[in-house]
Amino acid sequence: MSEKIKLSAIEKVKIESDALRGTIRQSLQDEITGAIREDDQAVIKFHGMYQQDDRDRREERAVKKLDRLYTFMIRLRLPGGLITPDQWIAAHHVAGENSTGVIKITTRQTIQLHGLIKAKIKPTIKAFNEAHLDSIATCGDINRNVSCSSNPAESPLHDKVFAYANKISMLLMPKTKAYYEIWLDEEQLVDKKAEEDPLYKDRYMPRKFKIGIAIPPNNDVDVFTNDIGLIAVIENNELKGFNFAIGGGLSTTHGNADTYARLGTVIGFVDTEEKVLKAVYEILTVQRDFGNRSDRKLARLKYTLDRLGVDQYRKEVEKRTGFEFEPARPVKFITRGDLYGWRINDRGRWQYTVFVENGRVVDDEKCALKTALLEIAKTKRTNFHFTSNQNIIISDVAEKDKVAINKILIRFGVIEHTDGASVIRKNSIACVALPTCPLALAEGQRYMPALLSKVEPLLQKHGLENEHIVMRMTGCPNGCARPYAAEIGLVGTAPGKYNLHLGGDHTGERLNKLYKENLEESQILSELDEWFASFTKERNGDESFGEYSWKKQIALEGLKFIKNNI
Ligand code: SRM
Ligand code: SF4
Repeated sequence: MSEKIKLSAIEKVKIESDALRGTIRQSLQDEITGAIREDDQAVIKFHGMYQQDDRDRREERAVKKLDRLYTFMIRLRLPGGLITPDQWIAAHHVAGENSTGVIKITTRQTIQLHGLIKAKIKPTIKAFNEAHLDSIATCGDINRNVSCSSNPAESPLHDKVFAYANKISMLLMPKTKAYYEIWLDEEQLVDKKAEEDPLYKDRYMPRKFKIGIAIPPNNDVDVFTNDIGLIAVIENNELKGFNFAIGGGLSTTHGNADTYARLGTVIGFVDTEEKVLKAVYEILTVQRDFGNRSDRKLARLKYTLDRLGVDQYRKEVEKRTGFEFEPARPVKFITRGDLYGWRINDRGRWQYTVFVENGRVVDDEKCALKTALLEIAKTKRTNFHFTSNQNIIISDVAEKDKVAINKILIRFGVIEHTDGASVIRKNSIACVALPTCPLALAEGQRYMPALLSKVEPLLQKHGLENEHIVMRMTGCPNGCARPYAAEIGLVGTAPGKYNLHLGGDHTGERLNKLYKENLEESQILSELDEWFASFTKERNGDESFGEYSWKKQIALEGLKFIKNNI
């Protein structure tokens, strides 16, 4: 990449950050404001935090001439989304003491706490550290939390594949000791050589970097939406290696035609662990060296890949690894939903998948989910896995403990809540959006439950209530709930308005199409009503709603083309 190109402002911040220390210490000591210095707001992301403010209260505070109500969001690093009972107990208490109290399961299998005031960040990180939890590199221009198919009952090889999430996360951790010095008061490094970083150097990646691992036939992680998607190849009950898909990424910017959502392209197969890790590493170094560092909107790997060409990118990786990718092996995805309720795995261990609406772990009048999970954690007889669909799996339950765990689930209304949720609700996800997300143009998780309550009767009217339709909503086009890979995607454009996307497939292997723009609720509902009606009448056998709406849109586009050209 030519260095004459003007670098984006963040590039300068990274270079001058003294290995991600910035002036965070001074910012923390400044008692005049609840915020931190502007450059530190970029640096702190690499430590897993975002500065935010309560957008619901902006106006009221502005009238009173008060500063915004600044708080911080912290996101944990949990490769593959696994957390032990002790760690859950720690997270429960930290959330209660230092944040809003809500534990938010994210679409990349980890948890976030919101609403931490500046003075609470350090105690929070210290408490997490005592529970062997950290938030290193969960945000910023760096490899993020590595996701992995979450369902231990999915395959006898789950543990083996799952281990890669941790290995990759460790391989791609930054070398700087800034996190330990700033948040955990460890001694300052004297010999800076010890933190020289051959991977990230002083500029880190051009943009965020995401890796997901899928175990077919379940594509619960939406593997093709990652910068690198690893697809486990299992033959005769043996893990043979992984197919590599690169260049996935969903964000678009309204009105910027140069930006687009893209699914990863499969570039080949790699067998041994050593080679898999090497290939992952060098895919990063190619993006590090060739990625766009002047325009952050065009900086993800997907744009580098399309600029260089897939063959050129792969060859550059092969040059650096010293081996070639083999042709991709056949794999088949069938689903990407979570398997709710009790299931048993090949080792005779039980698991219960809980439906957590939009990933918000809270107690309400019907279901005391947060209390139930704490009680279950206190038994120390389970583990917990977060899923990419924002749910939680209570896993590794021995036969003898199942009754006791089940009793807790019943007592706090969790089973009723999970069984009672409609099929569409259990196949839906929404992003955080308002009031904390600074980029939100419309509501996400606060609105989705109410909208679903209006979509459910429509499905019933057309006899479609048992249809597995994946519906997702985001408050802006960044795509945090992966709406472009949904059968019905709603993407916020302005308060109360959404673009309607239709036609994604069931397995996350095809993006949907933008059908109509800027719809209000009544328009969304009447569009869906019409689509459900025609789907019931015209569907081919048991074809899915995504398949039907995809084909129908293509037919409609064909008709429009003919009309415009005669
Ligand atoms: Fe995201 C930015 C929340 C998954 C694409 N995302 C944000 C921020 C941090 C807003 C910001 O930059 O200030 C949001 C914080 C909201 C809040 O108050 O908590 C935010 N993203 C989330 C989460 C919590 C959504 C959720 O409800 O679960 C997910 C956290 C995942 C995690 O644990 O790491 C989350 N974000 C995603 C995904 C889905 C995925 O990775 O599977 C995407 C689309 C896939 C992709 O990356 O292409 C996604 N988030 C973005 C983008 C667009 C990136 C780009 O390529 O341009 C932004 C904006 C940015 O980075 O500038 C963004
Ligand atoms: Fe915020 Fe947009 Fe992501 Fe929703 S999709 S959390 S509104 S950045």
